Amino acid sequence: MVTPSKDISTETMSKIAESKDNKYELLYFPFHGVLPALRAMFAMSGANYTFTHPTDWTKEKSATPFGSLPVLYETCPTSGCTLELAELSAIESYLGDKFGWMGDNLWERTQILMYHSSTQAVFDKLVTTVMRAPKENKDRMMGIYLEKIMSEWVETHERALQASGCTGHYVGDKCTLADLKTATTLDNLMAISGDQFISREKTPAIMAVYDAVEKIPKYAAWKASPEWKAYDELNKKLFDF
Ligand SMILES: N[C@@H](CCC(=O)N[C@@H](CS)C(=O)NCC(=O)O)C(=O)O
Repeated sequence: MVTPSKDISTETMSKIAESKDNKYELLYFPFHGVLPALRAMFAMSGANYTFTHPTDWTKEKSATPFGSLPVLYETCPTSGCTLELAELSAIESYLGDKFGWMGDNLWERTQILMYHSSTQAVFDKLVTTVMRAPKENKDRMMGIYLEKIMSEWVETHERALQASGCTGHYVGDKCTLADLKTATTLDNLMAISGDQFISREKTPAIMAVYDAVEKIPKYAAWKASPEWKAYDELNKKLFDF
């Protein structure tokens, strides 16, 4: 684990955050988990980054800000100072700003965060209601999740995307963090629900977002890489999707 720099002013930190040739280390477990969108952002960014994994999480946990992963470490090569940032959504919007995934103006940025938040929430609820349920309750909780929670996400997102013209984008005319979050989360949602709720016939506008992201050459290359496949394999082994 990298040791973050201490006792530097927020002004200095902000200057570090804005400097160009920073080196990033993203610490998370060696499966996709909640990271498909975030790792994809790095893979498409051209930034100097490494994906690292805890070697002994029980010992490393207490050294992270909230006892959970992901944590991003960002080091400025000139000063040697390292910034530390935890919480997935904070990291995604921070890097979204840096790497150009947050639209063209304040309102677009805010709309992107709105859709992103809704999609993050539907995944978080899968974790809290189904994956963390006692074994004997899992099937029942999965039924409730699919019928009540996921189906509402599907219905409301399809409606919003239809209303804006089924363009393959939530906001504006280019791919944003909202699109990337939905596309990566759909891999999980489709794996657990088959075509019961989400399909080209039932949800064409949601699938248009999925297809637009899948067509990005750097995204396709990342999904075809041995690194992505290794994360996928462990994810399937541990969580079945
Ligand atoms: N609120 C955190 C939650 C992250 C989270 O739940 N991380 C899990 C892995 S997906 C974790 O670190 N689990 C290990 C632990 O809690 O000890 C975020 O959004 O980043």
